[in-house]
Amino acid sequence: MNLQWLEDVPGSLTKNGGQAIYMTLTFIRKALWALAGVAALAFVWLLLWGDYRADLARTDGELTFRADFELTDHKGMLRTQEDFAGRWMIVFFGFANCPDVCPTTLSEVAAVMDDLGEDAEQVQPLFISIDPERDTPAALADFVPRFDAGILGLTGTPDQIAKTSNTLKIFYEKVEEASAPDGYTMGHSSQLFLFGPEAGFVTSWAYGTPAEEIVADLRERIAR
Ligand SMILES: [Cu+2]
Repeated sequence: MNLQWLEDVPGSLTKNGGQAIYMTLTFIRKALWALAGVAALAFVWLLLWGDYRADLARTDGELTFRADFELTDHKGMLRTQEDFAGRWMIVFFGFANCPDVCPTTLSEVAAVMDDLGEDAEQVQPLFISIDPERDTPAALADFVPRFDAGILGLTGTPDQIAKTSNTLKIFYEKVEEASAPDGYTMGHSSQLFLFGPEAGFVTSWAYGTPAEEIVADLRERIAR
């Protein structure tokens, strides 16, 4: 604020009342502009802060979306998230022909289930195919049980898979690759998702998070 100007006001009043009123109006106008400026800055700050909070939410589990799917499991049964109500769901997206990321992660999920001991009853691991062209229930039956009998493979029509990936906010794409089986491979999100007993998203673990870390995290959440 311009203190120099405030000191000027009484002086100008004695000299010329009209000028003082003019200057007061000028001051009010400037003050209003300043207020508008502050309000605009505050607004921008709030927007940025909102974005920042949303980013944080992505890592601390405040992001709100629910697992919502209708898919066929590797035994041929139709499944929705309702079938697993009351249990935690560890969900991984991938495809049976995956050369490394999927087998590595599924081995890790199997290790997590083993280490959980009794708590494993409260957790359902799911492997959802993002390669519906090749991953029929029969193809998944050949792949998923290799890791652990507890992991359930899920697949569906291309449309069902696209819908699931939309609600669960994962990414996948078909990539032409001459040396791969059938001439293509799939790019896909590689994190492990955790959904709570009411199917709400809880957290995700990046590819390569050690099994012990996941087990400790899960135990803490299950015990709450
Ligand atoms: Cu994969």
